[in-house]
Amino acid sequence: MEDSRIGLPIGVTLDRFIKRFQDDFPYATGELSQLLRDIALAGKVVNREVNKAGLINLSGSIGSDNIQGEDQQKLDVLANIRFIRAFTKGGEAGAIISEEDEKVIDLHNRGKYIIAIDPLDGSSNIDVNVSIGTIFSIYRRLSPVGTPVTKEDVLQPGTNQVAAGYLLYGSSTMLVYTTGKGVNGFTYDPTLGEYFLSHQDMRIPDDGKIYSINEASCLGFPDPVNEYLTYCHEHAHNSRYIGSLVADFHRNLLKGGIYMYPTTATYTTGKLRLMYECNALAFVVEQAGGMASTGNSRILEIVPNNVHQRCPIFIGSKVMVERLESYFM
Ligand code: AHM
Ligand code: MG
Repeated sequence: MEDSRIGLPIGVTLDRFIKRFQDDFPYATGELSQLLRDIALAGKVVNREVNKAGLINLSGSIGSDNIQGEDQQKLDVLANIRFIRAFTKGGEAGAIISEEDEKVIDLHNRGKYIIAIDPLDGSSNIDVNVSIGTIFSIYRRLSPVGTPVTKEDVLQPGTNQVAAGYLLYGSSTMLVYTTGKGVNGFTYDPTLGEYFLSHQDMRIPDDGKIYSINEASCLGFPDPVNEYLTYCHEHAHNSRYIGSLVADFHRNLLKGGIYMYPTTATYTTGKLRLMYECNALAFVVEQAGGMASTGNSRILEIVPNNVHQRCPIFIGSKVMVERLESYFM
């Protein structure tokens, strides 16, 4: 059986899908495809560790140690190790920006891609068996390969992303990504060790009823955000907030909704990180027909000045984000 839109057999694996669309990338040499495979593979390893976290208490310590001392690490540190190792061994990445590493990791190789990654987001949910995720962005480096990675290579605006996506470790594990030609979602079958295309050409509903925000911080929100929340209260919206960005984002992508993390009294420039949280999801949502805004401007156009910089974010269904923006005007 074939899917009539793009002629793909139902049940296509991630590998076959990547191969099938490799030629769509400008200057494709297979390295970006390999990078996506590296991410998918590291995601399988992290998935395994997330699933057994409760069993062997990976969120704390198991009292014994492997040769690298890794079993003593918290799960987010362990996920960082898994992804960095995959990128380092793969050879396609020239530098890595990670939430877990203060400094940019320069791999001093001929890799032509820059990766920004949050290896395990939603850290407050790790210990309590709630969905968590990995978020990634991929950029092509601007300087020639073989020369040292420059500041300009690393601090690129989100519009320069060549691929981005996330892994969601939920009731099932999913990889959702875009290379700028729509968004596709793959569900991991642990019995076969394969990701299968399950959500083809994902589109976020133009409008929705779900808003996701940590409303307890409302006293510190900008007035336009509180005014928009009043609109939501008056128009029979539903509040849904897991506190795990990937999970909240993914639900809203499927059902229609808006996720908001504005500036607050505690986080005066916003909480979420531009380079490895906001940009990737902004690329995905735009590719799915939605929007991502700071309230005043498009997330993807922010030129970063720091790899760990934060920004306010309003992301989701187009009509909802536009309405939120209207309160800022
Ligand atoms: P983290 O990178 O430390 O895990 O923080 C990011 C998380 C997001 O997953 C989530 O949406 C947000 O922080 C929740 O923050 P809060 O607890 O302030 O509502
Ligand atoms: Mg994070």
